[in-house]
Amino acid sequence: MRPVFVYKADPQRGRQWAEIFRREAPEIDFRLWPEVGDAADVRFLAAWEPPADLATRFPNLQLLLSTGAGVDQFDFAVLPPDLPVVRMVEPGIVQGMVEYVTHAVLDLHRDMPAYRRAQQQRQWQVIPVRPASERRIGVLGLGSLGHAVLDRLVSFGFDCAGWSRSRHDVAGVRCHAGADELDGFLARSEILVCLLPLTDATRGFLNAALFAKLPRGASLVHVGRGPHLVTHDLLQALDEGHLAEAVLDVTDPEPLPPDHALWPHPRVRLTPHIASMTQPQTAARVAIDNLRRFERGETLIGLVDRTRGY
Ligand code: NDP
Ligand code: OXD
Repeated sequence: MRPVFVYKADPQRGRQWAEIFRREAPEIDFRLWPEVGDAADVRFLAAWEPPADLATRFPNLQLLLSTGAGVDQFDFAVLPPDLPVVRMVEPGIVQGMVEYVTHAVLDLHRDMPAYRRAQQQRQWQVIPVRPASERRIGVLGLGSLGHAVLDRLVSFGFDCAGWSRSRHDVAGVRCHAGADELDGFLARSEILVCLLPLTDATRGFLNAALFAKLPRGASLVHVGRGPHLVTHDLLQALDEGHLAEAVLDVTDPEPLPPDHALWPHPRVRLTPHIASMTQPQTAARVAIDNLRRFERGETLIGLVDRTRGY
């Protein structure tokens, strides 16, 4: 019997996954939720949100794949403790994030928010151009996305730094590691990009204490998860002029209610969690590769360390 793989996320994208599996992995029996057949046959599940009763519904599940890069939407407490979980590490997500962050950083670097406001006032107002080499960018999180974003920002000549839990080595980037090196990293970050995963250690990380350590006039590009950010603290830092601008792709809650204070704020730009999206053409192939690795007993790409939460 062929191993059964169930896809439980956006059905339209699921149909694209189905087509790729049919063509490129005929050894796998692809099923699109909710048409899963006999649930006892299911060995692999790819989901954005797994069913709450996953452990009893799929008693023979051997591998859970997140259809996104993040896994904070999973409640690890209800997953079988030995079930391996992999997150999505695929070129489509990386490319989308590189585009979004590069766009946001260039927009801030070239003072476009100020020019948009000047245009509304019909003011012909020139701001001196600073060379990219003098603009200090800091990226929180040096994972698959942080690395790719920094590679691109370095290519523009920006003065780049990164911060992560463990020590990394990224060409052209000053890499900082751990709590001891956070303050030095923040003190030099004129544009701070958040690409951290949401875990117990990073919830509420973007708060007043952190903002106070950034240079006056710094800006934030937040593409991690809404609950990283203490929204009240951000609004206060913007209103006091300590922070200049915020570009937010993620909010808490999502969707943001129409009466939320972030919507009308003149220094905030919002997008509805679209910085990057899993691309079926590339993601399905990464999933197939992981299923084959699993069958061969090889290391899985994007295996989540449950103790760290990412
Ligand atoms: P990775 O797991 O590859 O990288 C996470 C990075 O964060 C690692 O460098 C890790 O450090 C660092 N990190 C984690 N916890 C801490 C901590 N407590 N202190 C310091 N550093 C820490 O993730 P990705 O790069 O693939 O993705 C990052 C996040 O981007 C996702 O979790 C998701 O939340 C978000 N995302 C947002 C999207 C959007 O559209 N807005 C789309 C896709 C992802 P170390 O290397 O030392 O382990
Ligand atoms: C993801 C996301 O985690 O889209 O992939 O946010």
